[in-house]
Amino acid sequence: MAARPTIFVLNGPNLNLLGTREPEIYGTQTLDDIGAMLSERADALGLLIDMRQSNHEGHLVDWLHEAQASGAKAVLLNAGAYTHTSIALLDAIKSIRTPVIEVHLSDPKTRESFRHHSYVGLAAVACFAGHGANSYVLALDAAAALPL
Ligand code: CA2
Repeated sequence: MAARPTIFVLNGPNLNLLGTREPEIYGTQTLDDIGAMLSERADALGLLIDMRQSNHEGHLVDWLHEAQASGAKAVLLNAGAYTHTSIALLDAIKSIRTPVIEVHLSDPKTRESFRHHSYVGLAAVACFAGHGANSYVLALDAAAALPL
């Protein structure tokens, strides 16, 4: 049987603390809860999830390269605050052919002005934001619909 296409789900700084603080902004689910939701949805879609989190920008860059090298179908990327600062992540997204979908729990465009600009968004193929944990599920459905 053919291997199931893999979707990398990459999470940036502080998202390991999800569910412990600021539930009014980020909800009450932990990153593990979101991973479980995504695995279940991925099963239904015939996909595999490879979910990771790091507080280090370079890890996210390396994992974007790995997504391409390993033939992943797509990347869901919640780069956390690096979304708004990281030209390195923008360059990494531009350096791979694997499509990257930007994900946010909150809607950064309705928050402080320093969150309005997204370097990730300059190269991502789509963005799902403001739906809490469901942003990830919507992004996974969009990834499933991408060609190949
Ligand atoms: O809404 C999102 O998903 C963000 O990517 C979350 C980032 C923020 O910097 C972006 O502007 C929008 C922050 C993640 C911090 O996560 C925590 C969650 C709970 C408790 C502490 C940190």
